[in-house]
Amino acid sequence: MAATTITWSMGPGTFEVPLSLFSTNRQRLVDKLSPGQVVLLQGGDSINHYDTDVEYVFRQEAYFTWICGVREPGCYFALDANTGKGHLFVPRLPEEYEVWMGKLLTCDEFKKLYAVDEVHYVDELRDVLKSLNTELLLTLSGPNTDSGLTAKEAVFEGIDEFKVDNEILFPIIAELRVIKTPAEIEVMRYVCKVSSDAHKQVMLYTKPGLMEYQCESIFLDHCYRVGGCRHVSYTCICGSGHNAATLHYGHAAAPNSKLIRDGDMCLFDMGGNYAGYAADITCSFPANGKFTPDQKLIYEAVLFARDAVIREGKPGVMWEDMHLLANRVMLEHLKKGGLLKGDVEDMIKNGVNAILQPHGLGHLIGLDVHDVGGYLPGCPPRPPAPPLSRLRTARRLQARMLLTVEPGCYFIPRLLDAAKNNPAQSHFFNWEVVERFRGFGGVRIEDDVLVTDDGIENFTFVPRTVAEIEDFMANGANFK
Ligand SMILES: [Mn+2]
Repeated sequence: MAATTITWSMGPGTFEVPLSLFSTNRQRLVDKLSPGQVVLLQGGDSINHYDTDVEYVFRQEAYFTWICGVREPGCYFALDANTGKGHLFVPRLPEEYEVWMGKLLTCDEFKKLYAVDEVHYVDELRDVLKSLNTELLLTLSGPNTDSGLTAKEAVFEGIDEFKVDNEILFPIIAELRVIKTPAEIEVMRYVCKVSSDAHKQVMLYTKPGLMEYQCESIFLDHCYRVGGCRHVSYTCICGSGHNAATLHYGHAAAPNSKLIRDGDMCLFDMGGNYAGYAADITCSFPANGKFTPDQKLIYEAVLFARDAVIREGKPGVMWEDMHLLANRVMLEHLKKGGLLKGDVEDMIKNGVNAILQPHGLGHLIGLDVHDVGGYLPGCPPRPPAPPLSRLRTARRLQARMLLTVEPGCYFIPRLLDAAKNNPAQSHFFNWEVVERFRGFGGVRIEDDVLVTDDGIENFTFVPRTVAEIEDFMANGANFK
């Protein structure tokens, strides 16, 4: 059987990921290397809960997934620039593990499972790398500009016998991850569709009287049971009412644990994860299925901002300009609605945009939900001041990038109070109207989009307009 026909999936009805997706990634990387170089990546290890023998459900490290798609912990992968061959190294596990873990795969079985050129045991790393005539071992080290953490650099016993460079690889492989291949785009299309459908199930289920986490559970159920997504890409954010103004709601101290009340807006930010590829979608809608005039005003301010970005986005435009475009459209609409007054450009000069939307317009997405490559050397640097400094990238859009578009409008008490006490900002607000929105929470609309050769293709398929949402929540169950 040709390698290109081998696939991995979670079974009937789920997406068949061709393993050639990973060999294509390897070939793209080999094309950037020089003779004598060997790339060495170390995969993730399983992690125990504190001092116990209970492990976290394993998630593979994203660069490791990118290069080989291997799902087991404790592995290494070497890519030889001389031959283009990939060598997987798996742990040599004691035979009695079979009692607890099931049958241990042989190297030959791993080779077939992952369609790689060669498979060895981890304890053979040094000898195999010597046999490849490795002149320079390239390991991965570099900053994750979203977390401030550093990529996991490969280490093994005997590495000091090699000449190692840990600077060459990072910008090359991170840049390759920014521009998706056609095969990667199809996986993203799938996980976005599954996540969109899961959001629609949540929308049909939600009603006043439920707890937020019950809505979260519907999302998890659909992603996993129907879509084969064992993981979600991040902790589900299921804020209702005032909680919708907490940008990372759903954390341990606030585990989506509020009762949803009649009159609440819901802001549900959730994304499935399939084969390591992440979706990140937010839906905002009234819990009872019918927008009040106030809810409609805020919702449409955000919706029209999203529409403008989807309309204007294409290769060549600066992401920063898209952020400001979204801000402008939103502020203009809020001004029409009587919340704001004065000139919109003056509002932006004075930071009113950052009061209502403190976060960036969106981010690269792929094997990480906040994907790598936002601020690589040679790319525009992080803008100096908020809100633009909060952008996770300031890059010029290029075809085959995948990003989120996620404008939002929030009534965050702390920021509103700051604006009220700031003479440069206070006069832009009609406070008697704004006060009505204290406790409103917020609205975010988040789509996952592909930059095409001449525009934007939206991978998110959920009810978005006020009419669509009201119709779907009233009648959608009839069309299941
Ligand atoms: Mn996001």
